[in-house]
Parts: sequence; C-alpha cells; structure tokens
Amino acid sequence: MSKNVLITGATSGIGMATARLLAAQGFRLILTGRRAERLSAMRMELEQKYPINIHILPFDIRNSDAVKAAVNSIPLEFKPVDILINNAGLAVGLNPVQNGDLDDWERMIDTNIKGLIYMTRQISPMMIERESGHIVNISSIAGKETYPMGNVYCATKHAVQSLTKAMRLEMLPYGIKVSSIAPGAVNTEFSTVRFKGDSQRANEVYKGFTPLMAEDIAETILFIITRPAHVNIDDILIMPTAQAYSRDFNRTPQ
Ligand code: NDP
Ligand code: 8X3
Repeated sequence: MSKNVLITGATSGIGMATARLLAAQGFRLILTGRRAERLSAMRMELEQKYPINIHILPFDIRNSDAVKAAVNSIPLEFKPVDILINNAGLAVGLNPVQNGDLDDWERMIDTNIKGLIYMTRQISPMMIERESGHIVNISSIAGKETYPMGNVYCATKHAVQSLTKAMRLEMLPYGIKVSSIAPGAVNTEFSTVRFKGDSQRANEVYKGFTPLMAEDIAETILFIITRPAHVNIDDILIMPTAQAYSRDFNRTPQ
C-alpha cells in the first residue's frame, strides 16, 4: 500500500522537488501552498507522468481556520496522512534588529513557527489514533547558528529545532517518528522572497560557489521516510561543500 504524504509549500523549491521525487516513487500526495495555479499545474504534470493520485489544497498556512478547514477537507482516499512534511517557510528582509520591519517579523513568525504548529496540531491526532506516522520538519543551518541581520529568521528556525525535540518526546509513546533537516544554502526562490523580488540581490547569494539544489534535500527527505520501522533519523545538517558555517563560504573570486 502506498503511503499518503502531505507536503506544505509544494509550489516551489524544496517542496516542489520533494513532490516530484515522491511521485516518481509512487507515494500518494497532498500538496499545499498559496499559489493555486502552480498546485494545479503540478497535479496535472505528476498525474500524467506517474500512476498516482494527487490532492491539492491551496491555503495560507498562517491562518489557523484555513489550516483546519483544509485538513478537514482531505478526501477519504488520501487519509490517513502517514507522513507530514512541514516545509513551508520563508525569510523576509535582512536587517539588524534596530531597523527590522515589524511586518517582516510577523510574516516569518506566523509562517515558520505558527504555520508549522497549526499543521501538526491538525494532523498529529490522526497519527496518534493509529500509533503510526512520521513528521518531518524543515529547519535550517539558521536553526543551529545565528548570523548578523538574520535575527528573527534564525529565531524561527531555532524554534523549529526546539519544536522537533518536543514533538519527538511527545510522540514517543505512540511510535510516531519525528525528524528534522537543517540545510545550508539551497538555490530556490528563498532569496528572491527574502529580498522581496530583487532577483539581482538574490543571485548574489549563490555567486562563486555551488549551492545545494532542492533535489538534494528531496533525496534526503526520501532517505529519512524510507528507513525501516525501528530507525528514526532525528536530525540532519546538510551543507554545500563550499559552505562550512552560516556565513563562511569558499567562493571563487568573480
Ligand atoms: P521557496 O521560496 O522556493 O518555497 C517556499 C514554499 O513555502 C513555497 O511553496 C510557498 O508557497 C510556501 N509558503 C510560504 N509562505 C506560505 C504561506 N503563508 N502559506 C502556505 N505556504 C507558504 O523556498 P525553499 O524551498 O527554499 O524553502 C522551503 C523551506 O526550506 C523553508 O522552510 C525554508 O526556511 C527552508 N530552508 C531553505 C533554505 C534555502 O537556502 N533555500 C535553507 C534552509 C532551510 P506559496 O508562496 O505558493 O504559498
Ligand atoms: C536558509 C539558509 O543561511 O540564509 O535557511 O539562513 S540561511
């Protein structure tokens, strides 16, 4: 029986690459994100290519009522959710705390922390009922180290690390797996979002070295969710070879 996997933030980057890889492996997928037209295009692409069914749920993860309604609307054939991949997230802005934009901070906290716990709150009871399931949280190197001007983004990803540990402890009696992955720089839409559409500034982030690709993280997710029942991968830190610390890169001079 193929498993049901719900991926948040499947309209781009890591979530999209994971959807493609898991579709090729025959998982039944529930894909979420705000951009409905991208979700429809993904469903069409993947259902044409592979003998699988995809369910799409466009909603804003910051809205707890929308999260609840979306989860309640999942059709029976896609239930129970066996694996939840809490991937949706973003950085907005790069400023010292004294110049920070309050709206940017709210967006990061509401998406990266509150969105992740809203989803987990709705999905985990289904797992507890069956004493089976797996929650995979996408953290970051920013969840393990803090860099100047990354203040609130780093704090949200430290929260993801802490929530992962809490979930691991709380799910332990039910045999539910909990994992986190902390990537270094991955070339996705992440920096374009952080710099509010300034693609030139976003491209600078990845200049002079080879960053991770979304597919590298998708492969890591596939590895984590296909371990035998007795194996839980608690936490993986995965970096580009040319990045050793948040801000330490081996860049070729341009
Ligand atoms: P992308 O910007 O390419 O993808 C982000 C995804 O999150 C999109 O699908 C977006 O969908 C979704 N998302 C954002 N806000 C919301 C929202 N309010 N409601 C629903 N979905 C939302 O970035 P990445 O793929 O790089 O990011 C994925 C995760 O990886 C994030 O948690 C990020 O913090 C983390 N990460 C990224 C790294 C990197 O260098 N790229 C490194 C380490 C961690 P939509 O806009 O359609 O709503
Ligand atoms: C994204 C990587 O280093 O920009 O989480 O915070 S970093």
